[in-house]
Amino acid sequence: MSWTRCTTVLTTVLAVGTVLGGPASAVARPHSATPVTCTTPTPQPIHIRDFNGDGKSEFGVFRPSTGFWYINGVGTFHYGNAGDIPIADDYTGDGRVDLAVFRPSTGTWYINGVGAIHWGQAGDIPMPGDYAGTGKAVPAVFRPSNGTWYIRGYKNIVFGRCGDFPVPYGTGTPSHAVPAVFRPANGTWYISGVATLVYGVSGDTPIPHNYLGTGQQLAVFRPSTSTWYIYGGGSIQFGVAGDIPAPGSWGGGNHLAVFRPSTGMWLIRNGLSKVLGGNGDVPI
Ligand SMILES: [Ca+2]
Repeated sequence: MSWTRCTTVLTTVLAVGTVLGGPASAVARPHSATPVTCTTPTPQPIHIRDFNGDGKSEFGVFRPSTGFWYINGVGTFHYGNAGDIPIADDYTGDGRVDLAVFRPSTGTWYINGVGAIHWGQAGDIPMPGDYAGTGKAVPAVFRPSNGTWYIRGYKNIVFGRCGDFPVPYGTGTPSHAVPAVFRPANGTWYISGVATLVYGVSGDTPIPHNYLGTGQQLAVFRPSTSTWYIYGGGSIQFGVAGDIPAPGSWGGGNHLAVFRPSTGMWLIRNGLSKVLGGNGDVPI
């Protein structure tokens, strides 16, 4: 888990509407000129990880230094530039995840098979998801400076604040995303229109996923002990210090896996492992 400094001043906030090109309501109107200063965590990417549509996840990494994707059994692709953020999701609704990146410097989304879409700006955290319930993911960003979710083709939703982990939370089947945040300060999940629940502590990484096969469960990964806490599913120690949790549908009911950057090793809890990627790579 890494942390980025979020410092926003009035002028930046006022530029929101212009940059987004959205409806007038997208223009943030701060209450005062007081600078907003906070520390916003970089969230663990929440990916479906199924690139070939077989219902199972693939091991895969994105290399931010080069813009290359390495996906086990699918291929190697150059899609994106250095500094881009991988945001693979199913944007076309065909059940397969599409390569995609968000370019913070310009607020542009590049979606394979769809094209380039300007949505968001530097400092925003991309949070694609199927918020409108159309069966397709749409570009969306969470803006820590004003706690607003800008969801393309849908609406803007003020939910959360700077310092929160934004976490698109899936409800129903197929997954219909709603804005949600995990607040490290009080270990509380706030799920728009669904619930507010204390689960986890400061320092945990939120990793909601369908662990139990009954829909998405709240879950956190505690790096200090490499322990997974799954709401309704207990706690499981799996991984070692430095591992990145990579929940997925790995077959045979296995949902826990970790990516070990130091060795490029992927390990599934059932004992399967594979080397794919290395230091600096982002598991996707
Ligand atoms: Ca697959």
